[in-house]
Amino acid sequence: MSEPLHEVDAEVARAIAGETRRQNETLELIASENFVSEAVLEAAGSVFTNKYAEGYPGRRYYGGCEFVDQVETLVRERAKQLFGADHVNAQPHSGTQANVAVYMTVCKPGDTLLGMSLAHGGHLTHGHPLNFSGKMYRVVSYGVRQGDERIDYDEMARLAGEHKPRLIVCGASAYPRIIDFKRIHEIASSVGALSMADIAHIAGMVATGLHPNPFPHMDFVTTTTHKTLRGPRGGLIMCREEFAKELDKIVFPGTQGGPLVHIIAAKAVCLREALQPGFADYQKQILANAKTLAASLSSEGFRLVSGGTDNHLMLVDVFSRGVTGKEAEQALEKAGITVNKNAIPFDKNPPLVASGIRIGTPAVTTRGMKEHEMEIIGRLIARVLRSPADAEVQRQVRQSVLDLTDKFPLYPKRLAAIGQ
Ligand code: DSN
Repeated sequence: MSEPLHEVDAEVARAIAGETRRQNETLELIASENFVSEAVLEAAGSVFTNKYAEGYPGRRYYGGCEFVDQVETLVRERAKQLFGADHVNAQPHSGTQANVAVYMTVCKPGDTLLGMSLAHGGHLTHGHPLNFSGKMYRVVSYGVRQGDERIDYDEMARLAGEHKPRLIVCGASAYPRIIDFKRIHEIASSVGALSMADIAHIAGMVATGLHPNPFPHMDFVTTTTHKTLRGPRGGLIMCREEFAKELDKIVFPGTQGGPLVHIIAAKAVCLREALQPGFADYQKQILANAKTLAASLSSEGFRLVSGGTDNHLMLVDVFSRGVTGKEAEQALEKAGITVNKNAIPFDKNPPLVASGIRIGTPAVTTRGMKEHEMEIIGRLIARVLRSPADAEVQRQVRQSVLDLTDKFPLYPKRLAAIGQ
């Protein structure tokens, strides 16, 4: 029971050590990833993993829930304070689980859902045909305009009028601009639809006022806690009081069993961190870094979808420079820079090839990098993408990445423990 991991399971210990090193020695630019604090890691690795707690605070199906109730109540109270929500459900295991629960709270199978197309920056759960959302509901999709690559609200209104959806879903995984929640609420109201914003990507910006808040406009707001919010991998649902009882029943017992209490404890810690004044400074720096990196890539001759960014991410049209998203992702990975290939609006390449890459600044900002480092990173990315098959360029950029990451060590105590 008390032997350390490396004695019990050397293979897993080695994999964790390898991942610790990888995270430290590479530039993490995947827009949906971040590095949590030691405090969040401690809560996520706590003895709460041992506990069953089906039910809700004060109404559990298991004994021994005194301390579980405390952490779940903390999540509810802190999320209410941070986002101005009436009601919070802390239990969704993920963003997908959160979206499942909202849809099942208000829609019957076959009801119409109006969501943003994945190909234009939406999410799988917003109605993709291969996802439960696309199979269970009648999906109508909206997207961005071809000219300026911004959400086409007039088209959304036209589709809403024509199809009379039960629910309009907004929020995105690859959209670099501000989302007009007020306008979407007006469109939903005009056709008697309910509205949901999935703010997984921008939650940290919403929490600090750098992106408009979906409340009071939206009926439901879902989020993950592990992106700009910088917490553990998990989900949250917030809603108006009138939907609270039904939503809670759909989360448990409707779609989930026992909550992941260790993750709920870690969500409480990340929300506490997000309520501190320093968190707003962190979010401002993410934004400043994204704008600087976008400007640097533009000045290197790369086209950015919609011309730039208002948030933590940008979409780079690498195909306009003769490189596919897939080639760009692979070449950058060899140079120690981690991004993901991503479809751009009206993409002519299939999704697994894609014409773009998505780049985000939350993780490098957590390491302490600022505008100066973003300019260096922009130049390094451009250098690799100008010669994506050149192994010598990749080797030289890899060395520059190591020089840079060396100055911003990640998890120093953990690195020391594995002899780094
Ligand atoms: N897969 C996540 C992302 O990378 O944006 C969204 O769930």
